Amino acid sequence: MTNRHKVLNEWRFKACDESEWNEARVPGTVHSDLLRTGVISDPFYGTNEHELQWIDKKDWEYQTSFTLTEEWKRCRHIELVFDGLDTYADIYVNGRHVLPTDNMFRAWSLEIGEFVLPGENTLRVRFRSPIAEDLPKLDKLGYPLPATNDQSELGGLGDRKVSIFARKAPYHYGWDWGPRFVTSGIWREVRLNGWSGPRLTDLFIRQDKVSPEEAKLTAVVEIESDAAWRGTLEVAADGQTWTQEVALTPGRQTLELAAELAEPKLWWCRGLGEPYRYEFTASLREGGETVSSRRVTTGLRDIRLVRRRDDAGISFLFELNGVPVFIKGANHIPNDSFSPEVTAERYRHEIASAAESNMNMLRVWGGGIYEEDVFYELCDEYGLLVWQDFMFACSMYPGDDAFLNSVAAEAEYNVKRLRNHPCIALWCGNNEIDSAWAHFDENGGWGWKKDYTTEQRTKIWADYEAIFHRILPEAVERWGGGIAYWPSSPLRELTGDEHQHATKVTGEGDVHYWGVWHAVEPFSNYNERVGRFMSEYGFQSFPELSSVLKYATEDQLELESEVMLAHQKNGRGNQLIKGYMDHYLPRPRDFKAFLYMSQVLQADAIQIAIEAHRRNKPYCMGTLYWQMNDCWPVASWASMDYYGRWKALQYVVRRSFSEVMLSIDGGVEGREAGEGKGVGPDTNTAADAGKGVVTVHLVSDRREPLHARLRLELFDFGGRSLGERTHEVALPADAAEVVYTAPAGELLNGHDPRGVVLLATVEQEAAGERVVLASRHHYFASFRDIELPEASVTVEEVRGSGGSAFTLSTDALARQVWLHAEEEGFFSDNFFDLIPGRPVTVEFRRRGGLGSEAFVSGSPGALSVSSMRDYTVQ
Ligand code: BMA
Repeated sequence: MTNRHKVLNEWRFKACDESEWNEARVPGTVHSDLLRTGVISDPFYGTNEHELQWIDKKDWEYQTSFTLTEEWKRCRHIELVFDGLDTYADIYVNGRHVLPTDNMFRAWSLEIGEFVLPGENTLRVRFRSPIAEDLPKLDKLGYPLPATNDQSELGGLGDRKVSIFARKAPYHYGWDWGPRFVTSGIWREVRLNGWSGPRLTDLFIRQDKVSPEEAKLTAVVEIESDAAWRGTLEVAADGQTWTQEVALTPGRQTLELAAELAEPKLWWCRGLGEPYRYEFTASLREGGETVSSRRVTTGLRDIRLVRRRDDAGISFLFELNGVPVFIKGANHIPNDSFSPEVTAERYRHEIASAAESNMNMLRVWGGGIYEEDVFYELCDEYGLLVWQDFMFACSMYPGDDAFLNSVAAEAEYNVKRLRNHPCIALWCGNNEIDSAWAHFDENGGWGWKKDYTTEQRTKIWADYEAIFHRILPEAVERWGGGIAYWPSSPLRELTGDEHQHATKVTGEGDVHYWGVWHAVEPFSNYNERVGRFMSEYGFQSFPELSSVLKYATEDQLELESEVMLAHQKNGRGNQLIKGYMDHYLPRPRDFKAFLYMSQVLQADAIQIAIEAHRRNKPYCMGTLYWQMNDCWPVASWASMDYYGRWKALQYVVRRSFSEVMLSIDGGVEGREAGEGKGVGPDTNTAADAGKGVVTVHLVSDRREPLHARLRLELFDFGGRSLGERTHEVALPADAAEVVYTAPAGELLNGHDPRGVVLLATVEQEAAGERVVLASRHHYFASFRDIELPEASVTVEEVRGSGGSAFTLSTDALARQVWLHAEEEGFFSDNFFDLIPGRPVTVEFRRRGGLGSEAFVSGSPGALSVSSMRDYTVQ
């Protein structure tokens, strides 16, 4: 066989207007290469971002040479493939211009046989500045298009926002959590393929019907052949083979071969079962020899978005293999401003963290990138579903033919690339554009429309419709293998009138609820603003001190210092954190305490939201908080910082997403009183406080009913038990119910609400042992009014644990106990309240590093423990 393959990864680079070449890393970016070469200092450090804006104004070139041996001569074709070029590039083979490119989000390939010679050849890729390239397009259009997050001013461009013209990652131009680094580069693999005769270019295992009884599949095989050819197409999986005699004609062709598996093992998401995967191989065979073959790994499953009219509106729920799934997850953004820097280990750390946090879905948000293959492979492996946006966010886009054709090619490429992944649950057109523009609602949306004439508006909306209501749904329909398409997130329903836009919470579609945070509403509004599927809501916090110290020196450790402000991209962010903190938590004593308290505040906020969403099952069938991760070290809505360190929120998520969850509200005196800054009406909590009723909710995602005992114990802060009651509870399968209510006064039984804590547990007996399924601490006063006692927390290693498990106990109530490890990793629990006499044992899982496991049991190194009292002003 004469097929050959060569990855090209030895490159040099330079600015086009300079003469000195330096070593480059491919895949990579200009910024990372400049850093490695020592031309620039760390873009994430201090205020360096501001000094590096010249890079995107320049043209850059990359060069390599490759030697073609005699064997390559036997190939009738030599193909050059770029899996990704960012963005406006010209490709030269032996000095000859062979291809211009203009879209970062697709592969480019071309036949170069006629341009190469045996021996050494050169390949040069010349990147034109994406800014210089696109400014004339803005001039030509004659009016600006909205691009809210494009930080053009930081880039020295005034208000000239050009991000919308480039099919390039929107977040490169800055975001409200991201720096502006409009980089360039060969960001994915480059290779040469030498071939002759027929070859398989794509294999798709289409799942026509999948059930526990049988899987009716079709292997869709794309073949390119340079000659007529006769032979056998063979598809194999699970010890079975299916064959078909084929007669190929020269050119490209698609063949289909039916394959059936009896009683297949299905792919399940986390919480529902094993994410089982099959390997399929397709081969072209001639006289007992394999001429060309291709292998894919996939999982067999039936995934649907069920939007059925009901009394409350229209459902928005995912059904996996016939089972409705309550979605628990987060929004994912790229893990780095320079995405080729993200190693497989970093991806595994993120996905395993999501899995450890009891999630079953991540949303790949539309302002980033269509992720690397490894991201989806890990989601397949860990049983995480993926809500996949197309890469369009918070902007209006042009609609000229060149742009639309580019989008169509990008859609075909990515839908085909990802379609064998069982994790893909939905394709979504864009992030927030339908609701931001709000075409059918004159006063709705983000105020964009008022800047345009009627004629311009008509044109802008027509261009929107061309992409999101025609090109993208057609691509998903044609190549997506039956996966649903949702035009924009959020969206009510494609009605073509004012009912279309999800500008408020209704009984239809998905919801982004930003009342808490952007609109300064009280946390309790999370209980009120619950839709059918909550695809975004969030609250910011700061990374821990050790992460802050990676970008700031000691003298910059102040909230409003130059460096700290450069790492807070949401203009009002600090003010919002401070305002909410003043309202809900004790005053932090210094900067370090502020960092800690910001994490506790964020965790409290999102816990309320998640619990409200889960309590409203099955009306609400999903919750994805904003956001899982960061692309640099920064104050943001992330639950895990850039270095992969879990914030307090990540632990809350792990608890609040657990299969069985206890939630308590009400009976909190003065908690919401004098809210003042809230814009919404009175809340449930406020009303409950008035009536003084404590409500205990139990949520279960189990597929069988639950019988358990609810235990409510009241303690003073010294750990003295002030009363206990138990109550038998029965919950149907997959349900959320109120299992207990009592007037706060009855539970308090005369004790001072500011001096007690209620510990609620749901427990079962197994083999004579008490097994706690869920637990929850509840307080009867605002944390502003509760005076925390001085507490000394003891950490003791569990004997026989090899230094990986620890028991924590305290002599007085300790709130939000934070166990900090020297090593990277996470504890089985952290940021929890500790009552004297109620020790808690936690286990450390160390970050696995280069091993195949994301986390391994191990020692945390030096430990430090602190709790809220240590951080507050006395
Ligand atoms: C949502 C997201 C992002 C943004 C976040 C926080 O709208 O889609 O655009 O980063 O809010 O403001």
